[in-house]
Amino acid sequence: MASLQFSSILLCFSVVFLLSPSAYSQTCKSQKFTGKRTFETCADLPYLKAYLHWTLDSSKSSLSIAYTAPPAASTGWVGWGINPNSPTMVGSQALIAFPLSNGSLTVKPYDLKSYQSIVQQQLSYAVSNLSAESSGGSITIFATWALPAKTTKVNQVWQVGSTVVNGTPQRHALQADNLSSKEVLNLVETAAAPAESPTGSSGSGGSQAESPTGSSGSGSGSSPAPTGGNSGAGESTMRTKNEWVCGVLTFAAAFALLF
Ligand SMILES: *[C@@H]1O[C@H](CO)[C@@H](O)[C@H](O)[C@H]1NC(C)=O
Ligand SMILES: *[C@@H]1O[C@H](CO)[C@@H](O)[C@H](O)[C@H]1NC(C)=O
Ligand SMILES: CC(=O)N[C@H]1CO[C@H](CO)[C@@H](O)[C@@H]1O
Repeated sequence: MASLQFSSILLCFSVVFLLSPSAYSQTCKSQKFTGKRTFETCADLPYLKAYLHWTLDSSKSSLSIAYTAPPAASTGWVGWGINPNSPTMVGSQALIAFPLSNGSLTVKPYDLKSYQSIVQQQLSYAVSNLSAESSGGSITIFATWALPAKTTKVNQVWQVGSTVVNGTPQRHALQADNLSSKEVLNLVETAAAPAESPTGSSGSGGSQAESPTGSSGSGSGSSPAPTGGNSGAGESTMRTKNEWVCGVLTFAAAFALLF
């Protein structure tokens, strides 16, 4: 009987391993930043080879982020923002980083007023510790956002563009992935015990399955590594289901052991 239990557990883990390898191999987990900057959570964003790392200090509703993506051209731009109202581009409060004509990287705040015009101005959120770095073909934006008290989710938008004219980032391409890069980001996903949540309470935004295997680190944290293009939310849903199946099998084995 004990061996039955053992083999069902073994089967379980084999099934989980076979079905959801990608859930355990998030690229962001292996990314490192200069200055020993670390963040509590990260997500491989589902479009544009972009990554978000963040730490929410709930007591201050202060959100520190690092957003990394390869610009669409070497003199292009990358941007990340929060929309206070809905998960759409227009109305977002965004930070956009790009190289100046002398080669120095800059990062500036923009109000994305419409699809035609963006306005450089102070954001409706206070942003501090703003900086940008470029490495290995990607640009990383660092910033600390002061969010309204008790914020647990934000509408995030992210983008890459190819062109900057006279210090102003120009409109990005309108391919499917460029238009899909927006979602609700759950900042405080609880590490729910999967066997107890069979209905798949996967977070909508940053899925952050624990990844014991740091895949090859790039050092700079900016290698546009292949991500398989799966949406993170899908992965975490699948993982939850697998673990639920595991829970049931293990329970059945324990039951068999008792009688
Ligand atoms: C490039 O220009 C910006 C703004 O004019 C300036 O702050 C920066 O120091 C310059 N960088 C270099 C390398 O000259
Ligand atoms: C700015 O960053 C430093 C170091 O990363 C951190 O200690 C400090 O708290 C940050 N400041 C704000 C206002 O978040
Ligand atoms: C995946 C995708 O369609 N990305 C495009 C987004 O827009 C930039 C230009 O702004 C294109 O270079 C990318 O190919």
